[in-house]
Formats: sequence, structure tokens, C-alpha cells
Amino acid sequence: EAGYDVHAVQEKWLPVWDEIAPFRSGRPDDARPKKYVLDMFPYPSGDLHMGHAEAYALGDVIARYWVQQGFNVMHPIGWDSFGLPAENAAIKRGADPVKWTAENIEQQRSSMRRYACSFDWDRVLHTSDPGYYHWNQWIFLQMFERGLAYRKDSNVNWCPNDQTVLANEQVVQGRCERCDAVVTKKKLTQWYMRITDYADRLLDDMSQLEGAWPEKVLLMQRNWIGRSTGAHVHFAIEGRDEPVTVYTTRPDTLFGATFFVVAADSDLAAELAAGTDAQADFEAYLETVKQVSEIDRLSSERVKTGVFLQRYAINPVNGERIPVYAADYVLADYGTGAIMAVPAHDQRDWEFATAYGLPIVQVVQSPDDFDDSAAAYAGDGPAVNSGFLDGLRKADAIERMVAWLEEKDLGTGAINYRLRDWLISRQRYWGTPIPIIHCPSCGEVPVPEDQLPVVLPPTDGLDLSPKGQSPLAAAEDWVNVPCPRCGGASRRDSDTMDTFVDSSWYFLRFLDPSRTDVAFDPAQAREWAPVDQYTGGVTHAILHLLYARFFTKVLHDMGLVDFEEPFTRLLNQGMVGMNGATMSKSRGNLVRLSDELETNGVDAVRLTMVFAGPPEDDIDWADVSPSGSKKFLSRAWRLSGDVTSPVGVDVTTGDLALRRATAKAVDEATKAVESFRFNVAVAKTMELVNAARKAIDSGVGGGDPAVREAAEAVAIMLSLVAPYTAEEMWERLGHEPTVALVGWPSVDPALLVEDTVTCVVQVAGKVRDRLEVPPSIGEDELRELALASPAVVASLGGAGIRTVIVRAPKLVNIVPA
Ligand code: ANZ
Ligand code: ZN
Repeated sequence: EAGYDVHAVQEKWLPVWDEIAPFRSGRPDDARPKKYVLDMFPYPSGDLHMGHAEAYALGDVIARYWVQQGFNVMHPIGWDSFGLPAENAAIKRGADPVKWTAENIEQQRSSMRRYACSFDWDRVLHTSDPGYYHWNQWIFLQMFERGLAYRKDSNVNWCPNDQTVLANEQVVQGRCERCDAVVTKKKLTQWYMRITDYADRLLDDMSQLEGAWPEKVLLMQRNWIGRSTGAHVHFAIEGRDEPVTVYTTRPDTLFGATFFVVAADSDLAAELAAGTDAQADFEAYLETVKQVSEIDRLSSERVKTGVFLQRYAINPVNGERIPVYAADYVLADYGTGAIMAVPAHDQRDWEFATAYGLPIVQVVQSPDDFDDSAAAYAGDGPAVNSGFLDGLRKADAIERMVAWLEEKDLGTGAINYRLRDWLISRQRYWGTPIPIIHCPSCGEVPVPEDQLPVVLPPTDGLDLSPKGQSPLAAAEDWVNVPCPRCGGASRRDSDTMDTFVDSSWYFLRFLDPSRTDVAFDPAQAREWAPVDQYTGGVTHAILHLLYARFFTKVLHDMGLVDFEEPFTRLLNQGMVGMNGATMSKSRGNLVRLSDELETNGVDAVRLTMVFAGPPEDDIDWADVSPSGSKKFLSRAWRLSGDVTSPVGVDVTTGDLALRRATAKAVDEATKAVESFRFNVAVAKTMELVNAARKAIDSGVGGGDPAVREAAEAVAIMLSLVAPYTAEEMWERLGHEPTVALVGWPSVDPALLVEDTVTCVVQVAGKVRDRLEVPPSIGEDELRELALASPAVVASLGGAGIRTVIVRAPKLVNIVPA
């Protein structure tokens, strides 16, 4: 018999599957219950790599499993095709982004087909398609009308040398990633989405996801939203009419507020400094502050700096004059941008007070073993030096102080969020144009719905390199339009949207990507959505998932969907690396997927990915064995060739031990798949192949119906992971394609009940005990059981043992010394 030719098998089955289209979902006459299984869609930036191979192998196990379980599974794929990869190719090589994107998509699509992903090829989409981003624009306008999309000034990172806006990731230690110039800040008017309006719902609805999303992801989302409770306290400032409000989580420490700090880069700081002797110092300081990143500013390691503004605030609780500083450890856009500093109980304030010789007053009693002179005490304890709070512990003191502030109109209880509104403006070409027209008389005017989509102008003649302004602003024919309201000369908004907008609702567009009249059909959404199972990388644990959750709630409030959470269950797969490092071209440790597929074939690569460990664990490609996978698949294939009983033979007459082994393997693999332990399911399949092989070789023979039953179960279980091998086995077993649709093997529960045999235990030839043991029990285990029998121990009466003769499972004979 010739060996198993993986490449020939691939060539053979691909066209057959194209013909059958086993994973087409939502045919009108399809009575199966529905399930929506989604893998995060890729950027079309080159061919598929090892990371894709892992992600799509795992997602495929889930989708194919639910199909075998009789569900009408929607498992679509698309491309997140706006964004930097295409734009950079355009800038570097003059490639037309439209063409570049189409070519990359075509390459990935053909690789995905060969990789046997169970995608529904009738539902593809890509986000740079005007038919798609039309609906980004429509949703944006809905949000604009509801006040959820708005413009405001914001400080962006700016490279004065390249005249370029930089993303945070492009600022390396305060310098431009490309030219090393010191990065400064520049004010630009930008579009935002008001996600902060949804902060509470985004937090509270996480209770629905408990247990169904990885705990780690829920925690990251919670921290990102960062809800804290405390108080707003109003401080009078000498020489200023209006008081300044601070946000504090510790109103109980108000008696210990010995100075006051405003964010150096806030408007308030500039106002307070104006006209004082400190103004020049302040302005010099501000220049240095502009060069520090937000992360560095918050770092506890950094030496605290600031400038005394020659002004005083009044502590409302005791009337004390406290100095006002401008410093960079207070952020302009968090809380109110001003703080009451309590150096005894806040470490950052403590460091600042120590550096500037400011008083430190204990207002919470620290434990005896705490050294107050070395650090701030942030823990709980009775209030001291705090008038009417003295003796109260933290929670009570906070409550009392808030009541006092409210009564005196000096403050209120308050909730604060770390979450900021979502800045969606990009001064980039390759994104969704913002559908707003700026009219000198009417202001911000939405593009009328019947004029959507606003399609990107061609790149010809445009300079796409990043500048302070979008390249679209230079497309004169495109940008100059009459105002839809008054007809006057106006300009289109030239910014494009953050690509995270595209991916915030794409799962709904899959319902019918060709619809031209609506973004999606609410009736179809009711049938299919939310997504039952979402799979993707943990790199998207915060932003993408948070934005998609936000969009879903907005669409819910618009009455377009009846659910509030988009992804019912979430699986984050690990990463594929090499010797502990992430693979990358620059590290020179890149394993090329195409090479692996050439050497071992699609199935072996998929099987290796799935078998490497639990899906959420990282895979070290140096530790796994695709050639071992290939060998196993060949063994499975050989098994199907050894079956000589006919299709449909009555399996109940087959060898009972093998039938039990099959039932057990299927049962355990089922439980493993449902709990995401796909590697265990593979292990069970391997065990079953071994058991069947043993049965054939040990005299049960290939003609026994139990061997057919086992081989068919192997083929079906393998269809989730190694579809080519499974199909080939299925055919060799005498069936028509496709094994993907035959249904998960059912298990006769009677076969799972392990029956027992009676084992006789003799001591010196006399029967002393009878044990009920499984027929498959091993010698060692049986010896141990027999020696532990109380009857045996008693009859030995402390005597030593000369030998133990074990004839598993029926007899143990103990010979005393
Ligand atoms: C007085 C105080 C006393 C504070 C104390 C803490 C401990 P979270 O929990 O992160 O919300 N803060 C407020 N606004 C700030 C800003 N714009 N930049 C930097 N720090 C700011 O933190 C809230 C606490 O962080 C606030 O409570 C304030 O310091 C500080 F023993 O006020 B606290
Ligand atoms: Zn107008």
C-alpha cells in the first residue's frame, strides 16, 4: 500500500468542497438551529502567517464542531482593510491602496481556502469597500444627531521636524520614532465619540460576561474604564472670583491637604500664572512638560517637578492658606485637572512635598510598625488631626465629610472614570471619510443620507505622507462642495475615521454584506446575533472589544438590535513564537507558514497548532512537532484502509472492548471541545487510533464491526482539526463526501458504564478477599489494591511478603515470607 500523500489529498478535495460548499449558512430552507461563530478578521497586509494559522485553526474547531452537532453555523470572514499597512505601501512604493488591498485580500483568501477554513464564502466583506464604509458614515451621522459624535480641541503629539502628527506608539522616550526630534504637542480640532456616556453600562453589563469571557479580559476592561468614587471639593483661590473644583477619592483626608496642584498644561495653570512673578518660570517649565509622555508623567519613578505660582488656595475645612503649584504629575484631562495634595497619605504628593519642603500633616493614624517619615500611608485607620472626623475610619469618615461638604455647599459626592472619549479623527488618507460638510454660515452640516457614501478621491496627485492635515484637504475637487443646507461654498471634513470604527460593528454586516439599503437588517440580527462564540488575539482585549461593546449599546438604543452585548463567549488564543520570543522578521526567527505547509501539509500544521496545548497558551514552535503530527495522520489514514466490514454493518455485534474504547474517546473528546480543551480532544482521538490498531493486530481483525465504528469516529473527530485526512478516511471507509456534515458520533451511555470483574485475593493459597475491579486494571494498581485490603493485612499478621503473583484482572496470590 502506498503512503499517505498529503499534497495529492489537498488537491483532490478542494474542488469537491467548493462544489458542495458545506459551510454555506442561512439557506432559506435550512431548519437547523442557528449559531454564530466568528474569528477576528485580519489586516490584508501580506500572506497568512503562523499567527493566522493558529487563530484560524482554533476558530475552525469550534465552527466545525457546531456544524457536526447539527447547527446552522454562520462562520464568516472579511478583511479589516483600511489603515496603515496599505497606506504605508502607497507612500513607500507608490502602490495604489485600492489595488494593493485587493491583491492582498485575494492572496489571503486563496490561502484560507487551502488552509480549509470553514468560512462561508458567500458572506465576505472588506471595510475599505465603499459599500461597507457607507454604513460607517451612516452610523456616524446617527451618532452625530444624538450628540454622541462631536468635535473638540485636543493636544496631539507633533514632530516639528517632520511636520507630522504622531500616534502615542510612535513617540519613543519623548522623541520622534523616525527622525529623533523632540516631540511637542499641537492643538487640533478633532472628532470624538462620547463613549464616556456609556461608562457605567460598559462596566455593569460585564456581569453578563462573567464566566464566558476570560477573567483577565474583564479585569483589563474594568481597569481601562477605571470607575472610582469620591468627591468634588471646591477650593477658593485668592484673587479669583470662581472657586476651583478638585476630584479626590479621599475626602476624608481634607484636613491634611497642605498644598494645591494644577496640571501644568491646563488652561487654569496659565490663567493662574498670568501676571504673577512666577509667569516666566511657569512658561519655561511648561515647555519642558510638553516633551514628556503621559505614561512618564504618571510614573511613580519620576522625580516630581513643578513651579510655585505665587498664589494661594483656601482649604475649605479649616480656612488655611495653602500654596498653589503647577506640576506635571497632575494630568489636565483627568478628574478636574486640579488636586488637593495630601502628602501624608498620597505617595506622589509625599514625594512632591519632600522635594519642595512642604508641610506633611498626618490625618489618618498609621499602624505602629509603619514609618511615616519614609512614605505616605495610604491604608485605613482612625482619623486624627481632623476635627469632626477624629476617630472615624476611612469609609465612615468619607461619608461624614461628603455630608458636611454638601451641607455647606462646598462639594458633592462624585464618580470619576479613567475612560476618555474616543478620539476617532485621523489625518490620514486610507480610512472612512467623515461625512460632514463645514459651511461658513451653517456650521457642521451632515452629508444627506441619499448622498452617502462619501467615497475617497483617487490618490493621483495627492501627497499621502502624514502632516498636520489630512491629505484629503488637498483634493480640491473633492473637498470643495456646496453646503447641503444653504448651497454656499463649503468644504468637506477631510479627516478619516479610526479603523476601530470599522471593526466595531462588522459582525452585523456579515448578516448580509451586499445590502445596499441598510447597514444590516434588524430581523436578521434577531435571528443570528449576538455572536455566540468570538475568537481572537488577546491584543484586542481592551480597545476593539470595548468599542464593539459601545457600538452595540448605541445600536441597541437606536432600536436596531435587541441585545446589549455583542459577543456571548470569548476565546483568546495565545501567540505563536520561537524559543520564547515572538516571531518577527527583525528577530530573524520567522517560521514561514508556506514552508511548514509545504513540508508537512495543511492538516499537520493545523493539528500541531491545536495539539500544542490549551488554546489560550502561547505556542513555542521549537517545542512542537509538525512531523509527529504528520505521522499520526498517516496512521489514522492507514486505519481507514484496514477496515473490511461493509458500510452500515451492525456495530452492536462488534468487539465490546473496542466499542467501549470508542464510546469513551468520543465522550471525553466532546466534553473537551465544549470546554475549549481542544488539545485533549486530539489526544483522545490519538488514543482511539491506537486502540483500534491494537484490536486489528491482536486478532479482533479489520473485519470486526467495532473497528469500523472506531475508524468512523476517528474520521469525524479529525474533521474538526485535519479536514483533508478526515475526508480521505471517510472515502476509504466507503462513504460519499463530505465528512464535515455527517454529524457528531453518538455515544451509547451503556458503553460508558465500566463493568467490573471479581478478583480473588489469596494469602498462602487461601482466599482472603474478593475485589471488584475494572477489567482493564493494570498489574501494579491491582497489586497495590490487594495489599491494601484489610482482610489481607489481617491475615498476614505482620509477617513479611516473599512474592506477589498478579494475574490481572482476576487473581492475586500473596506468598508470605
Ligand atoms: C487627595 C488624596 C488623598 C488622593 C489621598 C489620594 C489619596 P483614581 O483612584 O485614579 O481616580 N488625582 C485627581 N485628579 C488627578 C489628576 N488630574 N492627575 C493626577 N492625579 C489626580 O485617583 C484619584 C486620586 O488621584 C485623587 O484623590 C487625587 O488625589 C488624584 F490620601 O485626592 B486624591
Ligand atoms: Zn450652509
